[in-house]
Amino acid sequence: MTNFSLISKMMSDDYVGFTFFVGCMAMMAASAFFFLSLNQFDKKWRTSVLVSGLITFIAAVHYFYMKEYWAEVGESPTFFRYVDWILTVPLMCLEFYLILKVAGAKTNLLWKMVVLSVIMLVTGYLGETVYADQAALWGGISGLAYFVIVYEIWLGSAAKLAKNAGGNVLAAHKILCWFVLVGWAIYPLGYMLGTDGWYTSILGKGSVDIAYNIADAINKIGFGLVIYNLAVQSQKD
Ligand SMILES: *C/C=C(C)/C=C/C=C(C)/C=C/C1=C(C)CCCC1(C)C
Repeated sequence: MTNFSLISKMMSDDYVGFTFFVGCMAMMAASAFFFLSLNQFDKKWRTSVLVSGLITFIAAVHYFYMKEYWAEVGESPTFFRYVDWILTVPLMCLEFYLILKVAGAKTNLLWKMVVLSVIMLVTGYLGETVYADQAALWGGISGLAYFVIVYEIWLGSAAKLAKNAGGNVLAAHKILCWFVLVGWAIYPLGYMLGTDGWYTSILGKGSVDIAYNIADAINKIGFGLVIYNLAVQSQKD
């Protein structure tokens, strides 16, 4: 049962709880926006915009649970967080594949990206939970997988496909590359903030959640809007 007095108390003096609440609303609004726009697109672009909506919708449901968990338990909802990511990050990899299909992207690009993202997230989860005393080691492995993803889209085969596609697809691919390089880099920073004995004393408990919540809003909604804009522009010409 939802305890409303607890939630209203939370809202007034708890910045972490506040970002969970606003994050939940923002993800819901973005999902409604993407889903309701679907009719305006032809088949070629509809799947990409649908996936944008699924990403923010899955996040909205997880944020609903995470804000409750934070309010009731008062701890980082690490498990829900990683379940959210393990569903949504592969879908973001799928978006790269979907927009590059016009240039002949093969499913092996999709699988490569999905496997790398799963490695990144599973090792990150182990470092945050089961093997928290070896956070640096697991974070390092996770970081390597992250770098390979960055390499693949900036300089690897995905970059070449984007160049071949040119035009709107190339422009959108470039922006998505910046999301992954800069927006996604907030997560390892959050991980370090949350690792005991590193910076927890400076910023206190919950700082990791504020970092993750801000990053999620930028990366899931912003990323989706880039895809939406690509679909709108491509249908114009
Ligand atoms: C919507 C959610 C997204 C885009 C989540 C992305 C998460 C990451 C890029 C996480 C990366 C991590 C590292 C590179 C090292 C430390 C552990 C992680 C999992 C926080």
